[in-house]
Amino acid sequence: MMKRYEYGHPFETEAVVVDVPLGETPPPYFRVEQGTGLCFTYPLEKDDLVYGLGETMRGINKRGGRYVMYNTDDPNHRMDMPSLYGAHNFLIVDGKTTFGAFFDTPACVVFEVDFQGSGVLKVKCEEDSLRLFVLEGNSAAEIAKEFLGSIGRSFLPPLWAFGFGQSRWGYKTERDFMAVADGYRANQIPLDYICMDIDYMNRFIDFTTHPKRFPDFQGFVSRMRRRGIHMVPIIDAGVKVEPGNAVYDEGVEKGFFATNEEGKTFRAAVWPGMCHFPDFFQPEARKWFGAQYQKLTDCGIEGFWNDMNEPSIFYSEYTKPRGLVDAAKKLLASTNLEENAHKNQADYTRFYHLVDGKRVCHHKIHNLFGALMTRAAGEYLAENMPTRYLLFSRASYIGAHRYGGIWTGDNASKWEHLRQNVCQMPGLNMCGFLYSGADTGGFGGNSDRELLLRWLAFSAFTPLMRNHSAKGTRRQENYRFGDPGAFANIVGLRYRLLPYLYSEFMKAALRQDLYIRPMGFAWPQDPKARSVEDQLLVGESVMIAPVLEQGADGRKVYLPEPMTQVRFRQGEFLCQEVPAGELDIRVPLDEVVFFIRRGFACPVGKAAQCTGEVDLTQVELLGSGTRYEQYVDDGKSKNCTLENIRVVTKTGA
Ligand code: MIG
Repeated sequence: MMKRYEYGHPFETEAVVVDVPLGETPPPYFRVEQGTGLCFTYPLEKDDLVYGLGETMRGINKRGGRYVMYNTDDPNHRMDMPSLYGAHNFLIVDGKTTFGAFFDTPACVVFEVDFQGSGVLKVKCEEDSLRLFVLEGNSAAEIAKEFLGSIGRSFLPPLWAFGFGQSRWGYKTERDFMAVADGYRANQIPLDYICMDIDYMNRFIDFTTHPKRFPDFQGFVSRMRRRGIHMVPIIDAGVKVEPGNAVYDEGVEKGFFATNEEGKTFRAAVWPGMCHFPDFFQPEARKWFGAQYQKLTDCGIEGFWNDMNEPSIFYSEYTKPRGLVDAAKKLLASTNLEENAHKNQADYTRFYHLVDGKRVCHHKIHNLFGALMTRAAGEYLAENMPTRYLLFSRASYIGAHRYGGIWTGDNASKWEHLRQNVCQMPGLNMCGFLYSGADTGGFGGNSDRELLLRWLAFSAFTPLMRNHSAKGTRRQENYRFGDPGAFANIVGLRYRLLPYLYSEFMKAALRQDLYIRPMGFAWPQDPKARSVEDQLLVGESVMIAPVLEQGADGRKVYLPEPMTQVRFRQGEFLCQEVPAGELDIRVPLDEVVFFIRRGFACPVGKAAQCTGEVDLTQVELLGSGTRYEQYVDDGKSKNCTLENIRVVTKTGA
C-alpha cells in the first residue's frame, strides 16, 4: 500500500511513474514540522533496521549515520562522508513497525538515522515543497518490491555489459587500448569491453575523437569488435566554450545551456577549460544533447559512461580559481546550506535552468541534473539503436535507473572500500539501480594483488564488473600482478556464472524486484541473519560471503539454513552440502566460495573468453534444487519479456 502526501508545490521529478492515491495528512509514522523547510521525525525502536538510501557510506543498516543527499564529486570516501554522487531518498524501517518512505524532491535532503544515538529518524528537507510517499507492507522485501514497481522498470543492458570490463584514466592511443586487449588475451583472462576515459577526446571536447590518437576511429572500433571487445567512451557534462564547434554553437543559439545570474550563458571550468552546461531540464535540450551521441554510435559504439554530471565544477565565472574558497565560504554563511556539503554549492546557487519556461535556481533542483543527462542519452539510444545499449552514469536520482546504470565513483584501493561496495549494493538495488558496481581494485591509490583478487571475487556477482583506476596510480590491469592464472580463474568464474547472473538480473528487472538483497530480506525472523553486513543474496538461489580482510585465508560464514557450498577451484565446481549455523571456510586467493540455498539451483555454463562465446542454453545445474527458471534471449534484442523464461531440470531428476 503506497500513499502520496504533498507539501507546497512539489517539483515533478518523474521518479514515480504510477498513480499513487493521495493520503490524508498528516502522514502516518512521522511527526512533521514546517517552517524553514520540512522536518520529519520518527522514533526508532532499539531493534529497528533502516535499509535503503542507495549510494551512501556506512553499512547496509543505515543506523548511526548522517546522510546529506546533495550530489557531490568528492573522492574522499571517508566512512562519515555525508554526500556521494547520487541522491536516493528512499528508506525502509524494518522492525516492530515496518514501512517505507520516499522523499521525492530534487533539493537537498538530510537523513539522520539514530545519528549520535538520538534514537530518532530525522529527515530534513531544505525546501518547503515535497512529495512524500509512504509505503506499508508485511515485510521489508514486500515494501521494496512495491517501491520498485512504482518507479518503472530498470534499464536492460545487453549481455556483453555483464562481461568483464577494463578501464583506466590514462589510456590515450589506439595502441594503448590494443595493448590492454593483447594483455588479456595473452593471459587468457576474459574481457568484453574497454572504457575510454577523457583522453580519447580532442582537447576534452565532448563527441570528438583525438585525430592523431585515432586516425580512423571507426576502423579502430570495428577492429576491436572483431576481437570481441566493445569500446565504451566517456561523455562529460560540460561542453567546451569554443565558437566554431558545432555542438557549442548550436547549444548557444538555441538556448540549450544553463544561464547565469544575469541571464547569460553560465561559464564554469572543467577538464576542457571553460564550459557551458546543457540545460537538461528542457526536454528539447535533452533531445538535442542525446542526439549528439550519434557521432559515436555511427562509428560502431554501443555503450557509454556519463561523468562529471553532478555537475562537477573546478571553478566558475563567480568562484575564480584563487578566490574559490573565500567565495564559497561567504555564500555558505549567507544561506542555510548544510555545513559540510561540497564547495560547488557556491556555484550551484548562481546558475539557472529553464523549467516549463521559468528560471529555476540550480541549487533547488540540483539532484536531478545528472539523472536528466542519463535520460537524455538513454532516450536517444533506446529510440535509435537497433539493439540494447550500455550506459552508466556517476550522478543520479531515482528514476534515472530506467535509462542507465551507475558506478559508485572515485573510491580507492582500500579494504574498507571493498567492504563499502558490498554494503552499497542492496541499497542501490532498493532504489532501482540494479545495474551498478564499483571501480574494482579501487580508483585512487595503489592496488595490490591480494586486494584486487578479493575485489574481483566479489564484483564477479555485481552486474557492472569493471576494473578502473586513476592516472598516476599503479597500473591495475588483471595481468599485471604476477601469476595471471588466479585472475583468469576468478574472471573465468564470472563467465561460467553468466547463465545464472544474466537470468537473475533480467528476471529481477522485468518483475521489478531486487537482484541483490540483504540477508534480512530472506530471513526476517532470524536476528543473526538480519545483522549480517558482509554476506548478500544474489538472485534467488545464491548467497555470497566475500573475503574482505587483508591477510585472511578465509572467513566465518553464517548460514540461516543448510546450503550447498560451491568452491570454484582451477576451473572446477566442487560442491558439498553444509549444515546451518556458523561455518569456517578457507578461501585461497585464486578460489571463490559461494552458497546455493537449499532446494534452489544455479545454472553454470562453459568457459568463455568473451560473451560472444557464451551459450546461455548449455548449462549444468548446481545445488540441491532440481529445476531452474532461466531467462534466455539473444542478449541484445529489445523485446525482453518474461516469456523468455524456460525451465531447466536436472538430468536424471
Ligand atoms: O576529475 O575522467 O569518476 O572515473 O577516471 C576526474 C577522469 C574526472 C572522474 C571519474 C573517474 C574518471 C575521471 N573523472
